[in-house]
Amino acid sequence: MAMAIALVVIVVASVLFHFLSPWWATPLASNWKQMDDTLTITLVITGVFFIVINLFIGYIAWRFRHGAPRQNGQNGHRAGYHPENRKLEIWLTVGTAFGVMALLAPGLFVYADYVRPPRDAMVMEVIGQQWQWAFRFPGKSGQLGTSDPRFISGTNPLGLNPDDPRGQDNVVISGPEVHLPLNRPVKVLLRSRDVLHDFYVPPFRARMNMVPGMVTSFWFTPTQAGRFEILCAQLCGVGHYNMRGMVVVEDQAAFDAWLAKQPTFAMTLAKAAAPPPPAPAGAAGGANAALIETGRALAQSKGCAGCHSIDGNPGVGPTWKGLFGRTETFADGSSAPVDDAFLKEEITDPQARLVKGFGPVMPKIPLTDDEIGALTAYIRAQGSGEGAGAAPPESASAGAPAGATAAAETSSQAASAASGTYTTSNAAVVPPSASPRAATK
Ligand code: HEC
Ligand SMILES: [Cu+2]
Repeated sequence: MAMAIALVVIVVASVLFHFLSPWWATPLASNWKQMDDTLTITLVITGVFFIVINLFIGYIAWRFRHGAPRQNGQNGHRAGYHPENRKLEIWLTVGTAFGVMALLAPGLFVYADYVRPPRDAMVMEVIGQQWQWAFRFPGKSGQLGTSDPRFISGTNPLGLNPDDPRGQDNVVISGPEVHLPLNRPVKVLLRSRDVLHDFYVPPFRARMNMVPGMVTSFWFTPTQAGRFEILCAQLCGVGHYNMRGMVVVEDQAAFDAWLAKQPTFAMTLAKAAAPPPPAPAGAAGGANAALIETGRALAQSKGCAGCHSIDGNPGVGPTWKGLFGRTETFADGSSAPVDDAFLKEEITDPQARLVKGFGPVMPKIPLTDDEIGALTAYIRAQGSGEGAGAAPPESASAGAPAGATAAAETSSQAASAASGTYTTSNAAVVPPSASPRAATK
């Protein structure tokens, strides 16, 4: 009896929860209403079966309970034994087969559409790496150049083929914010530089795994202007929760203007090859500024920025703001002043000493001495006022909350990506205290 009541309560509570729940999907912002329809079909079919089966079991448990009165006035039931029932078996088999077909078939049709882009779709490449996003658009020629992991370097983080003429005018966006024009189909090509990631923008109802060694693809048409958050939907390592970005959907004119301001691949190569600019009078010197800029690019391309912010908010690792010149305390209670030698040691052998309050998760990333020098110069520029005159623009925005300075583009990208203070389309702000450090302190 209690069992029967419990089952009825579970069914009623589930149905009520479904209709009264405040947790609904974000408003649809793309052409993929079919995704929602497919989900609704699944929910209705499984929901009906859930209700019917549980109420049936409840009824049977009550109707044939041991203590139920019998015709002859006595109490106590003994179940009948019916090992075969052809008619019932045929009904159940046919019914289940149709149910399963109804669950699977709509998805097959939608998926077939999902991976077959319209001919006039524009192309956007998305590259994932632990724990950041980068993007590439074809330039005027309308073609993407080839790419290969062996071309990846500090100045060519996406591994584009420098000898491919089709790649020279490709537009490279190495920060987490990308723009798209409204109402234009986009074919999305997805690559990963390291592990499995998944490009996911919930309001677009669109996502796809990014698999190292292959290019995956789907398409969608943004149908609402606005800012939409990109999430990584595969647990891709300790910085996974920080792997976020932004799609800004705007009209074609605004998009064209934005795209025209982004550097082409040829421009980034030329900039890297150019001799350092002449030293500004009085300041720390042009060579130093160029070194800091190289360090900034390396922090992005080697993935340091995924764990280390420059805005003062701890991420997976300690922030680099104000690090240089400070005295650092280790987990074992000892301490040491942060100077060049300290930084070099931390970077080359992260497991040797553990900074207090953090986990032993920093990977050993192979770096040349020159690269370590550049990274050290960059970290030095974030700290203690010393060398601040030569620091690139991010020192200007470093003190402000990352979310508020999204306009500072590349410089604050590292900071906001690492500190996790993005304002999302549904206004959820992740405070810095949500970082794992708070828990371990
Ligand atoms: C997976 C996240 C992660 C990545 C990627 C990462 N670090 Fe770290 N880093 C940490 C953590 C966690 C600590 C603190 C624990 C420790 O000492 O190992 C740390 C500590 C440091 C420290 C010492 C900081 C201090 O406060 O004393 C330096 C310097 C540093 N990392 C530089 C780098 C550089 C340079 C890179 C890129 C080449 C990098 N890290 C990449 C997580 C990371
Ligand atoms: Cu990821």
